[in-house]
Amino acid sequence: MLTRIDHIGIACFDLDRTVEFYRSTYGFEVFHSEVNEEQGVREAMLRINGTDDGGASYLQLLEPTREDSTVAKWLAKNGEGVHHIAFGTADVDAEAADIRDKGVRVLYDEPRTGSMGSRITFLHPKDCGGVLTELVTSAAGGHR
Ligand code: V0V
Ligand code: CO
Repeated sequence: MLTRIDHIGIACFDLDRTVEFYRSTYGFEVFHSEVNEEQGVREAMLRINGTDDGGASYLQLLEPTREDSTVAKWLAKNGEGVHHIAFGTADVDAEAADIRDKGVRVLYDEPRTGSMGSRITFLHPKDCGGVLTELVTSAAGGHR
């Protein structure tokens, strides 16, 4: 079961400037930040609200760390904006398998490491009405 909007991923050229926009305009503060070398991103998570499943919803601000990262490629083509949405689940492996059985391409054979020690996978945007869609299971028992 998918039980929350875990985050909305927003691609930007300058993470510090974008963090400052969200802070000064809306009052959202950085909850967590990290570099994910495998994904080629530097990211800031802004916690927006808790969710019914005991987790939370975030904005994920993403700046590419290298020219060949997926986010760099996307920014070069589209400019800044909403890059992906992510649904939270207690069991990303089971959800990915179920969704794959429905004919949607799941991009990874095994979930990879995401923000805050989560396990993540992605669904191909061309099979999801043009929306790059991520599935997330949080670290430590399913919630963060
Ligand atoms: C590409 N396309 C998109 C898209 N990226 N459509 C909607 N939203 C996006 N974000 C479209 C693109 O316009 C093309 O359509 C087509 O897909 C093929 O794109 P491409 O530019 O040729 O790029 P590819 O095929 O090399 O790569 C696309 C995929 C790639 C989706 C396969 O971006 C990928 O593997 N993404 C998953 C990983 C990721 O995005 N990581 C960064 C976030 P036309 O022009 O042919 O019609 S990391 C993260 O979220 C973390 C760490 C976390 O949450 O914890
Ligand atoms: Co994400």
